Amino acid sequence: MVNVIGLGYIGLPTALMLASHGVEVIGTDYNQELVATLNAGKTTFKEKGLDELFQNALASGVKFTSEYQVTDTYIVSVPTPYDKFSKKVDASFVIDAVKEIMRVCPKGATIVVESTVSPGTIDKYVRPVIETNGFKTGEDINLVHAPERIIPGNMVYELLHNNRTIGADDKTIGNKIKNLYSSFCLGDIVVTDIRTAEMTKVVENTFRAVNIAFANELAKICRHDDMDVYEIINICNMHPRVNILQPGPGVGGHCISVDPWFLVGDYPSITKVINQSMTINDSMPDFVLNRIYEIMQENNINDIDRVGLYGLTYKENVDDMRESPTLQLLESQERHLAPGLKVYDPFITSDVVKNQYHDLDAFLSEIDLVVIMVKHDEIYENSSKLANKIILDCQNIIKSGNVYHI
Ligand code: SAJ
Repeated sequence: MVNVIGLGYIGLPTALMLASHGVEVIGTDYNQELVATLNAGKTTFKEKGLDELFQNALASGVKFTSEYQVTDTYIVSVPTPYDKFSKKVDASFVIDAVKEIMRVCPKGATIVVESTVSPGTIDKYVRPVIETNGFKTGEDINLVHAPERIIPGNMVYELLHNNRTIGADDKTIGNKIKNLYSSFCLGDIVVTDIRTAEMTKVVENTFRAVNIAFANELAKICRHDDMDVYEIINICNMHPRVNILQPGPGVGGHCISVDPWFLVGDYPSITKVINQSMTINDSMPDFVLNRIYEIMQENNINDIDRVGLYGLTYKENVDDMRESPTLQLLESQERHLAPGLKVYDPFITSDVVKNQYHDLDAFLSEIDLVVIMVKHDEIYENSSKLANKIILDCQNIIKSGNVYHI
């Protein structure tokens, strides 16, 4: 039986996927409300294909509880935020989960850490927890790192199809866990050592962060001298060896905006490109805010409450708001003691910020300038409703009308 610890964005789909493919699974989460929701037959977030997967897993006998189970295999998928001051990974949730496992697990058990951690974290923080409990890693307890790679919005497909990395002290254990993931994973699974697995995961997200920062810096250069960054990127990308990403209002989510900081925290004097890239990405919400004030001035809009932000999530067609650029922009605005911006997102049905609307028409009727922060399908489908608005399109999706860009 596999006990999946942490039933969030990664743990839940992983537990459901394993269960749907014939593995006996019990999911554990300390959040009793979350466990109650799952036990009431409801999923806890929206994701394409998740409800169907949930039904399959229920039919296959998956169970949810707040108790850690006595078993031979644990998969830990709890959050790993970063410390805002030191930039280092905050492994405390992983450490706590492993401590709880140590209370119940038998000798010979394998603990698979799925949570993203910086290179060396397992050696530095997880191994000692096991050893101070009187167990020896490699003999009494096997440690494995199997970082996930799935993208919100396409999680179910990617869980099935993406290649994976498994890091283990011992190849035999690595291959045993590879077999477990092979129950559902159709991609290639590479078995390596733990530190390499830790590093590859962080490097993948850092690669993307650096490339997004490059696009964002190009947007700033082009704004400075009134050039069309999108046309320039399109033309450059016709070069066979160039593939520039898209600028945007900032980088959100729990991965690309977080993991690269782990490397900056651990190697501060040698992470120049990464540090600068993260700083550029983090500057984008403020850059958008400045654009808003410029456009207001140009169009004689005197009240910030005639401006509305479309989109609260960190990216399109998901209900995930973690590290969202819109929330960062609103915080910045609050810090300047100038709240008032209106906000709307079709995926966020509860009230999370001031001046939030739950109906697109009502939102649009109250504003002159609409700022497209997120390219949800809804706004493509309703773009005709923007005909008489001034638009700051941070996603470059609106092709006609009175449109400004970042
Ligand atoms: N973004 C841009 N410009 C771009 C692409 C993205 O500004 O050209 C922004 C998005 O708007 C968003 C943020 O970056 O705010 C990140 O979005 P994303 O969709 O690229 O990535 P995530 O964070 O949802 O998922 C990433 C993925 N990692 C990589 O692409 C290397 C996913 O495969 C990982 O599993 C996930 O992080 C993770 O858990 O680490």
